[in-house]
Amino acid sequence: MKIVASPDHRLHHPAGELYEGDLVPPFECPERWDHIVAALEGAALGEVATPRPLPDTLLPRVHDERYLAFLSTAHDVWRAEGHRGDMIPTCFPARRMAPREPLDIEGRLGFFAFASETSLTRGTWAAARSSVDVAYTAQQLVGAGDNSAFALCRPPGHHAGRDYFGGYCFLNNAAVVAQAFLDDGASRVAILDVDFHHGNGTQDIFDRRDDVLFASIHGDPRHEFPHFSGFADEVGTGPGEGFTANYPLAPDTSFTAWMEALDSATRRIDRIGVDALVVSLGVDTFVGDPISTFRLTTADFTSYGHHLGALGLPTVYCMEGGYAVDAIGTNVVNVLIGHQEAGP
Ligand code: OKP
Ligand code: ZN
Repeated sequence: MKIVASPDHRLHHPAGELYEGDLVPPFECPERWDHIVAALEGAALGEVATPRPLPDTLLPRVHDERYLAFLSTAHDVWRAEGHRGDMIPTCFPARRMAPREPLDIEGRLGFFAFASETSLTRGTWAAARSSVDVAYTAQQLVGAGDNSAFALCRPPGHHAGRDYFGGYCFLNNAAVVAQAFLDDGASRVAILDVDFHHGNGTQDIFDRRDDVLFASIHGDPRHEFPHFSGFADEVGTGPGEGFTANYPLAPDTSFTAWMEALDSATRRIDRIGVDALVVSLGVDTFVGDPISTFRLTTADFTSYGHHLGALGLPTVYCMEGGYAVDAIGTNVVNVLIGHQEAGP
């Protein structure tokens, strides 16, 4: 399995995260990447390749031009106005307010955000760009004939919608991979999101489309972030109806129950028939995760890796969440080893 990673992820390291009334050290931190790289080195899965930049035409196929213009310049504007720190959104357009982009930078920040735990920093754009390059390069390797690749994306991407950021995500890495497969000639692609949190951003991007099947297994939004998306009755809109599948699960879900949902999701992928698979790989389903409640053990990650490898599809794994930093490397490597053992 090919692995792609970039040290530029380090450019995104916010000073704090708003969490339960305090500004705490961010759960989504650069050390996560270090632990995964260390575990990959010990596992001998394959060499770590450096990314090449994605073509300019690709990002606008999954994100709004106005959003990209904002993200790429926001912190420059912020600094030009004399501010030095990170940008934290505080004001959002709620029901019945005007959905219009303001002129003021704080207004624009809230307009393009959906949550305030995610700071936009001086290096965020460069880091998010490197993350999407990592994902794109992994897709190119699989497109060129490798069976599977792991994109060690950081920051993650699955909460980033067509025109909004939040949930630690800015650019949707998995969506870019799916779009790149389609642009390279695939007829249909599946994105399977196994992160503990619903991939609301990915769902948003492909909601009306029938060329990407989006399936997500996650904590029931009645109890968990992102709170307003990920219900079972969200099945896609218009031509996309039937191409979104959500599997919300109760707090404290065991591996057995989680695996039943995975089995339903992969049977659906089989039934529809796809040319490639993108896995939004969050390992925050781990029993020891500090912000999540599922109960998967380290060994369970190998088991479900087997299940995914046995699908026999060209596969790109994109790193999403996972916040039990000491276990994150082993949990990720176990999925990839499992995939490799069962795969073609
Ligand atoms: C990003 B990814 C829990 C607060 C959750 C944001 C979580 C973002 C998760 N009480 N805050 O999907 O792992
Ligand atoms: Zn998550």
